Amino acid sequence: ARKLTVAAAQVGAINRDTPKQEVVQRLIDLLQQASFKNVKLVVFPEATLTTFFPRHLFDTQEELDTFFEHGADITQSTDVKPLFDEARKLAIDIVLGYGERTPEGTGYNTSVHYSASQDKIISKYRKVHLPGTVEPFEDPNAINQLEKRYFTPGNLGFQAYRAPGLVSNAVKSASAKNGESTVGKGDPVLGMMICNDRRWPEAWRVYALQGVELVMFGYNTGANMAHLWGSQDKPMSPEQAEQEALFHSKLVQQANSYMNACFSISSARCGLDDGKYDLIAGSAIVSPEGHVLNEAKTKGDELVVAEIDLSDCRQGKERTFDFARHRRIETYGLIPQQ
Ligand code: CDT
Repeated sequence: ARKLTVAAAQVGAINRDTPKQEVVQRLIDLLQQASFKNVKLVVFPEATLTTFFPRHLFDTQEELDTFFEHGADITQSTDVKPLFDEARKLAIDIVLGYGERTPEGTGYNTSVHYSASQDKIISKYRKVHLPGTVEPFEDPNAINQLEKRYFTPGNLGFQAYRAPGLVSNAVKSASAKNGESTVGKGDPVLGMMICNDRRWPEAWRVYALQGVELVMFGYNTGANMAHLWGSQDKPMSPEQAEQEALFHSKLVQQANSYMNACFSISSARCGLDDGKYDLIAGSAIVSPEGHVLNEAKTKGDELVVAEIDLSDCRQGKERTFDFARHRRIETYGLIPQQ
């Protein structure tokens, strides 16, 4: 067994003018709850530190930039440093989504894995599938989704990585002596994605081809965004639209976890920002068989905890979806072509 207690730290409403320090204090509260439950890895949402700013059109670059983190190392960012300090103190790894402004001025929708045992960022992911539009909608009542305006598509690919110190009985060296396979024995093989990425099977499969055991992602998903999904021809009540958005969110997480034989943790930024912009909740931890192990019960700040055994990935990876035996790559040529 390779057991590990993990959590999604769901984060409720954040208004446009909520100070980052206030948000960071809420995240620290969630981390302290996690510590009481012996959690070793906490996943925070996409763009955790502020309201979901791509719904707004900003008058000045200066105002837009207040929603980004600047500088090469987020662990040293004045507002956010207390969160990393707390994670180190509690010995909990964290995955955190935020708006990244590089020293060259490029904007990315980014997620990092901070390892408490290494006291540093051990992996960074930049969102590949950016939804929405470059220009705002003409309808003044429509809620904008301006990610294509504010962010550049991620340039780091889907790079799986191992996180040390999370599983006590992990085989120390990932390289096998005497030819014995270390698949499923070393430190956990992890992958990050962000929100819309979860709807794209290619993202999951590229991770699965690297042996991923746990995929982690945060999201900001509008509860009533029919105008963006293109389903405005089939009118729905706000309640139906929210149920549909939740259904699709769970559908892709459960199906892709099963088809790629990996656990997954999803973490929602949710609730009613500015009393007006509604985001779905539904943070969940899903098994490699596609079962929901635990899920959020509220639309506010909430810790969703589960103990997982990474060796449960082996049935899928070594039998049903043993890629080496069952994939037929000679028939998939169209995928990289278009
Ligand atoms: N943040 C993000 O990627 N959201 C997208 C769409 C927003 S609502 C239509 C998502 O896939 O949830």
